[in-house]
Amino acid sequence: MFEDLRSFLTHLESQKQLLRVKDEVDVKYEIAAGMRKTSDIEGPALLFENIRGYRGWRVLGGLFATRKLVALGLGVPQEQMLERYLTLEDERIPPEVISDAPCKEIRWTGDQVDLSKLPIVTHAGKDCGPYVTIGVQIGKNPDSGIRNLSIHRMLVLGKDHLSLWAPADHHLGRMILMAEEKNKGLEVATAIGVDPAIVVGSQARVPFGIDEFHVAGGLRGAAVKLTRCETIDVEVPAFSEVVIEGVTVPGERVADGPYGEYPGCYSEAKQAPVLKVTAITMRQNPIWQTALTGMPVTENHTLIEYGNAAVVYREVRKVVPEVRGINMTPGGTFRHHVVVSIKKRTENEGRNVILALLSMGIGLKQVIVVDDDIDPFDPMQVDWAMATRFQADKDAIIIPRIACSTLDPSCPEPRVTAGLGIDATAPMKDRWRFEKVEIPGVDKVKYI
Ligand SMILES: Cc1cc2nc3c(=O)[nH]c(=O)nc-3n(C[C@H](O)[C@H](O)[C@H](O)COP(=O)(O)O)c2cc1C
Ligand SMILES: [Mn+2]
Repeated sequence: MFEDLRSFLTHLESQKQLLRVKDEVDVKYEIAAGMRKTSDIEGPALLFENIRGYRGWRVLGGLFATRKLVALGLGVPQEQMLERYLTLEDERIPPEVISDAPCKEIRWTGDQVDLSKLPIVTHAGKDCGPYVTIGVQIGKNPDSGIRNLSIHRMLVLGKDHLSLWAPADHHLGRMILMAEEKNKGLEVATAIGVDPAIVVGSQARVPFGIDEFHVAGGLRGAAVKLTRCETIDVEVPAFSEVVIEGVTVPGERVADGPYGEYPGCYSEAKQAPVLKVTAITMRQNPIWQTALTGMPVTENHTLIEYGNAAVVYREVRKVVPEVRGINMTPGGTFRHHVVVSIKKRTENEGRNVILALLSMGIGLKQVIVVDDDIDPFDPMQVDWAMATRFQADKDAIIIPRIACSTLDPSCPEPRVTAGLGIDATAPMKDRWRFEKVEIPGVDKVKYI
């Protein structure tokens, strides 16, 4: 689809989905304020062209601020996004390694490495410092050598050190621990400013051991072009705007936070691995990309929506084959809450759907199941189903102590939540009592 970020930006500009900001902005709060606004009004992506103190740099923010922007990045109509995600794992294309890579036009190694020369943005009011928020990390499994792609925020700790918030329940975090068991650091490259398929591919919920570059290749319909790093044995997208090469410091942890996180609240300082930066390379006239998180909806949410919806859809299909729709709700962070619409044919299928989804361990804590005459994306219809088809004493299920996200502040202890299931499907018996009242001929009324 798009060879690089720049060709995607050209396309966005032609669709009036990119705004060039000429006003001077500061990396502290001012860029993030623009991103917050464009996320709230479902506006365009923002290319800041005048960054205080960083002449020659441009900063891109809110590239995936809306679902529409994500769909444009994949070249798929929004209503076909779920379908597209369902085929991710089956349509993989391996990457190719090339030697003449634009991301090597400028190279800083040794003493030249200096993170303070990059326009790294401070986002939320109580964030503890500037963070790299949409770098795609590439690391290799120390045992198998298989690559993994993911996005983990990194806090600037000094000229050549970053934190790397990759917890053990993510593949990169696991690989860091595997390397530490051998008393080694893990070599990690971070690619900033890549084509949209690579970002989306990095967010695919695929099993450990699948190289997400193959998924990204499938998504863009052509091999991703890679090049070898300068100082570590890792390959990165050849057309990246900026690449940060580094190696984790075995056994070292640093306080990372507070940080305005995806539930819309601040996370407390957590112990994160440390990355020693060994090289920084970039294109001429580089574009620094940053992403917003915080109160939904931001690009941190839009980028996870369909990955989550796809795995949930598959799980529901195992229980009930007829599924009308899956709504990972925006207020529920596209992760904690889901509304599922099914065509039930035996009495308790809704309850089984609830149990199946709450046991997935992807962060779900509330599951509402409705019948297929209810649009799961219409909050009013869902509310109506609960008002007329649901009795709390027999149709609610509460499961204590299930695994969940680290970041939900209502949890009594980290990674422990209670799950709530609401079966708002109508009983099979006396079905007519639950039928919607409808007036014949509404579609024939022409005078209004
Ligand atoms: C903008 C953005 C920022 C993210 N930041 C983090 C982060 O700081 N830490 C984290 O563990 N996951 C973060 N994620 C989510 C992971 O990248 C995502 O779960 C990914 O699929 C993990 O890959 P894996 O399945 O290979 O472990 C972020 C996602 C996005 C879109
Ligand atoms: Mn992975």
